[in-house]
Amino acid sequence: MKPKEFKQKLKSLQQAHDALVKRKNRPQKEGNGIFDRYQHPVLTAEHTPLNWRYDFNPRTNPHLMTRLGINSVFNVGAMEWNRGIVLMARVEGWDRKSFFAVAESPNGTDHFRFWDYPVQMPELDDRETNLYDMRLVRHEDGWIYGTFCAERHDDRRSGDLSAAIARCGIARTKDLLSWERLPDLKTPALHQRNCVLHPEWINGQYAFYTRPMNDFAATGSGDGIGWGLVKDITQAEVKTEKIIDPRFYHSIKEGKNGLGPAPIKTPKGWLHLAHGVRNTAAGMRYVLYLFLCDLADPSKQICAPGGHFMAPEDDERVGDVSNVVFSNGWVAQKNGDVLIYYGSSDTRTHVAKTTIEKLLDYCQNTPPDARRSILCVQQRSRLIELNLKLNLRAKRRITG
Ligand code: BGC
Ligand code: BMA
Repeated sequence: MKPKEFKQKLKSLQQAHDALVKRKNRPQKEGNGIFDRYQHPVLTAEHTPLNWRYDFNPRTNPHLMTRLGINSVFNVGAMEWNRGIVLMARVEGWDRKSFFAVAESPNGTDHFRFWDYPVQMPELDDRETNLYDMRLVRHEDGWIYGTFCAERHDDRRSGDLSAAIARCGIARTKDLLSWERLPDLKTPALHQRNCVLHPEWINGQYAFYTRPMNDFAATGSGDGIGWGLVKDITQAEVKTEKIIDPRFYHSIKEGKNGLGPAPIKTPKGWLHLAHGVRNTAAGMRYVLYLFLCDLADPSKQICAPGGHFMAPEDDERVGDVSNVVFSNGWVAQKNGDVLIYYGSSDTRTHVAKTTIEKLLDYCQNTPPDARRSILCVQQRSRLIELNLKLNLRAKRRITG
């Protein structure tokens, strides 16, 4: 490429990147009353800085090629930061390895810009191969914790290159830049993914939400979302896990389920966002659901609205792993708004907005899963009947 052409191409790349980062994002018009999705994804592979992907030197990169491609940006942890929002993104290179990187926005719905470098997460040992899906938690002890999946090959099954072990990695920081890596969470189960630290002390101990499984990823190999106490976070061990949100047959979480972000404390209880998975002829389908736990005893579920809260729609349905919405980050703001960040189909990151009031109404007034078609019809018929009565009353008022 001639120097002039090179310069022009670089300039147009930079302009397009800048326009993408500055693009305004508005809520979509027709919401479902529960939350409002925003028009555009907040983070995609194209949002990553150009200098993470290109070599800008015409001598070493005469064709201005992509040198180290980024494949996807999804499944972000989230929290408030300097009056804005930071997302701890799962960034995946063309080499399929994921790493963490912080992107910051003043308003939480657009203008997300990555910090200069991805996170340098210390490694526990060199068999650790892939890190992903960080939950960010400000704990009462004064640290910011990141819990994430740390995956490695299962060397006991040397003939099977897909055999893997999933563990819960734990690290802490004060500035999101330098991280102290602690030993992985120990539990009776071989595999742990989707582990989340509860933000408050429980009788002077740390509490973890877990997701014990006997198999790395197979549906049906775990009982549900667990809960256990940990004495020392620097040697974190959950000796006994209590299942607080079980799976059940023919539901959105029949195959497996796992907690999303850390719960939000509300006057009515601890509000939870989780994902449920079922297996289909087209592969696994991931949807999001909510539940509420007791304020005094967070291991006690008090509301379990039936069905999914959010399922993939339109463009969200398609990606590297299609038919997936997944969330490990949300932010409750002082004015009662809640920003829900979610990944779609392991490809991109979106935001939806709602309020604590709406989420509590949803949890407390959405009927639970009735579990059988006949009971579901009765549930719906009650709703229809009440609505018809309302209509009747309104008509009587007009004619009467
Ligand atoms: C992938 C994850 C996925 C897991 C289970 C991992 O290798 O990186 O995205 O959740 O497998 O399927
Ligand atoms: C998982 C998660 C996510 C991912 C999903 C679908 O088990 O941990 O990272 O979005 O599978 O591939």
